[in-house]
Amino acid sequence: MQPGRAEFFLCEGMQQSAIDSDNRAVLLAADIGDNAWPPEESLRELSRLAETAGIEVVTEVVQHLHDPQPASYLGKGKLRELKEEKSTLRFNTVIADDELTPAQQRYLEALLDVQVLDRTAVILHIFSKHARSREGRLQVEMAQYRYRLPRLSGRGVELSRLGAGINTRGPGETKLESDRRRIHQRITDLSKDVEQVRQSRSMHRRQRRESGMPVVALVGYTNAGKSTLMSALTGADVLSSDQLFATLDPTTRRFALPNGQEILLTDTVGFIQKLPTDLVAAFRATLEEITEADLVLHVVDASHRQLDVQADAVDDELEILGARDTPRVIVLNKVDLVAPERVSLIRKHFQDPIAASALTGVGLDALRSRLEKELAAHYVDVTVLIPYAAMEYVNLFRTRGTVQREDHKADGTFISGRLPATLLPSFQAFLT
Ligand SMILES: Nc1nc2c(ncn2[C@@H]2O[C@H](COP(=O)(O)OP(=O)(O)OP(=O)(O)O)[C@@H](O)[C@H]2O)c(=O)[nH]1
Ligand SMILES: [Mg+2]
Repeated sequence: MQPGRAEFFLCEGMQQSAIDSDNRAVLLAADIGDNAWPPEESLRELSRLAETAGIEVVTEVVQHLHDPQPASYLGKGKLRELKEEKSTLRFNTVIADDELTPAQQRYLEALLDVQVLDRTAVILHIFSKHARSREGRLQVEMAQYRYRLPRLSGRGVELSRLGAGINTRGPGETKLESDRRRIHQRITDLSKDVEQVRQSRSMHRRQRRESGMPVVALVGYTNAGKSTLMSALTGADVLSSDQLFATLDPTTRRFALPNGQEILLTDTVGFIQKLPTDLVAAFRATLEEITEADLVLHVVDASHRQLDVQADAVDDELEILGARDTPRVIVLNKVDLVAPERVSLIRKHFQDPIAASALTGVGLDALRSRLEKELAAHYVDVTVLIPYAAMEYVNLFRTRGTVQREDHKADGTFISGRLPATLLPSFQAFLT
């Protein structure tokens, strides 16, 4: 067995990764005839993911299939051919472009006797490398365990003998069972920690909100230029880099628009095609920065050939996160790399986008004016009396609006303050 394949499951407090060093990998992809996202584009991205994870890509194997094979991912004949090339290609890893089922993973391991990874495992590895904050680390660790739990292999299963070895295993428990039990326990512990982080984050957001400043969240496909735009707008020195998932931990900076209005801008983790659902679930605390923003600034890399597919992937994630109705401004970034005719063409595919370059500063004035306009239209002054039976609206007001005065009267809570215009219909019945 390759080193590091099963052993890593049991390390405590793991920020260690599932990926061995000195990897030479073959990428595997099933071409199921998706024209919008063809396998060569997907593999180009997987290759960049591998590179970011520190894995050398030796070659790619693409097979035309109706669907990935349930037992083996690619066809067995194709895989046997690959096995024959093992000594010439000298690869010690394969990476499937789709999330493998535990059965597919075991099949590939048994046949090829190499480390078997998939897109998700590589993304998780990058996340674990790039997480800096305690929050980020906790969330990554949780996502990794959730990913690994169903994949604990039955290989190496041995019955524990009573009293043998270090006593972590219960009597009669197999190694696999004890591994599972420990991972379950760890997930439970982590969930508590993550929930604590989420609550403190939510408290900070409330404090920010009480400052009355609108919050704008930068969202976009990974590498679209969110962090570069953050630096350009706020003057802050935010880490940006030509890597996938350079940013994991949210950063918030305050800056003033030309009309003097101060806003808070939040930069956070980017999205990617086939983003693992466990990761999205585990990153809820971080991603709530997006769902609770007053405005979403969707940064699109206009120089990317698959920009439309990337933008759709981001829209899908925003929908999953419940931010579909949050007002949105599209920034077509990196226009310095795109011919003007093409920029005009691309513009037509988006609703009223701002063409800009975070790097050269082109279009940033237009972006600032747009932000002013959007945010002005966004808030309205209201006075409401919310009956005690509808307390949840008081909470909604507090989290999404700005409370200027709050009094507890005989017939309910009286609030005067500002609310996003989009929320006005919900408060219609309470307006005084
Ligand atoms: N030419 C050009 N390059 C840009 C522009 N904006 C960003 N970049 C480059 O694109 C790369 C990615 O930029 P980031 O700001 O790190 O992108 P991001 O969206 O924050 O990416 P992640 O945090 O990894 O999700 C960097 O190499 C930037 O220098 C731009 O307007 N023009
Ligand atoms: Mg970034």
